[in-house]
Amino acid sequence: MNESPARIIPEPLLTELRGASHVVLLTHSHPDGDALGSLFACAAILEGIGKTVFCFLEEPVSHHYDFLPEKDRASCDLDEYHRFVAAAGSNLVMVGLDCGDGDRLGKLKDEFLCIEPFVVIDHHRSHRPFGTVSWVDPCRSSTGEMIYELAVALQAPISYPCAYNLYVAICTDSGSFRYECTTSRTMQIAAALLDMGVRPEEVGSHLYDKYSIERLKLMEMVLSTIALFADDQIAFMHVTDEMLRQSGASIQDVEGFVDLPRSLFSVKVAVLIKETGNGAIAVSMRAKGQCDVARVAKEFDGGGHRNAAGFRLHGKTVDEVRLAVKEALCRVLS
Ligand SMILES: [Mn+2]
Repeated sequence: MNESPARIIPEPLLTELRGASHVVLLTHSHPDGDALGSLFACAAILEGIGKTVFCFLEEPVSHHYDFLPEKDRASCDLDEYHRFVAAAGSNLVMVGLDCGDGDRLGKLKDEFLCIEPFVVIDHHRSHRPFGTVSWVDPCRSSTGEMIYELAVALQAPISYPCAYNLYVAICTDSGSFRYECTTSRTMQIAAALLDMGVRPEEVGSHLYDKYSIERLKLMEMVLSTIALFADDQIAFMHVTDEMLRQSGASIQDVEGFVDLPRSLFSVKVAVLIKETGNGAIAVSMRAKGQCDVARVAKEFDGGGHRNAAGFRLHGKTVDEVRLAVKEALCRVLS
C-alpha cells in the first residue's frame, strides 16, 4: 500500500507552510505544463487553508497554456511582488516548484533566494540542492503529482480548477502517462482527479489538438532536418530563426517536436537543437529506456530527468552543437 503523504513529505516543509500567513510561489523560466499546473494548483491549495498567496512568473503564460483555469492569477509585475513581500513581513515563505536548480528560477533568482525560508518541491533527477527546506523525489512523474500529495498532507480541499491544473501538470510531464516515472500512484492520483470532474478528452483537446497552420508549417521544415547517427539510435533535428520567420510560428510552437524523432523505433535518443534568438541555442533531449540524458545535459551545464533533459549555450552554431552532443551521446550509448 502507499505510504501516507504526511510521512513522505519532510515534516519541516509542512511546518514552514503551515506556519506562514503569506506564500510566494515561483517556478522555472519558460514554464511548461507541469510548472504552470503545479503553480496554479499549489496556489489554490494554500489559499484553501487560509494562506495569502502570490504567484510570480517571469513572463506571461504562453498561449499553449491559456486554457488553464486561474492562469490570470500569475503576476509578472515586480513592483506588485515587492509590495506583497513588504506586506508579508516575517510571515513569508518562498516556494520554488519544479526547479532542478536555483538558476532555473530565472533572472531574479538571487533576489528570490535571499529570502528565507525557501521551500523547494521538485522531481528532477539532476536536482542540485538550493533553498532551505526541500522535498525532491526523482521517482515522481511530475511536480503536479507531489502537489497533490501536499494537498492531502495539509488536508486542503481540492477544487475543480485545482484538480484540472494538477491533471495538466501530471499528464504533460508523464508524456500522457507513458514515461518511466508513471507509477500506480500516478494513476491513482489521476483517477482521483477524474472523480473531481476532470475530463481527459477535454484536457487532451487543449493540449494536443490545437495546432495552428503556422505550427504545422514549422513542423514540416523541422522534420526535413532529421539526421540519424550511431546505427539510427540517435536522431537530431533543428529549428532555426529563419524557419520561425518563414513559417510565421513562434518558438513556443516548437514544444513537443522532440517527441517526433523519439517515436522512431530504432531511436534511443532524440535531440532537438533550437536557435532561440540573439545567438542562443537551446537543446532538448528525449531518451528511451536506460539511456541517461540528464548525465549528458550536465556535461553542458544543463539538467533534467534521465529520459528528458536539456541545456542552453551561447555563441555556437547548430552544426557545432550537433557535433558536440553527438560525441557525448555516443559515449553514453557505448
Ligand atoms: Mn516537472
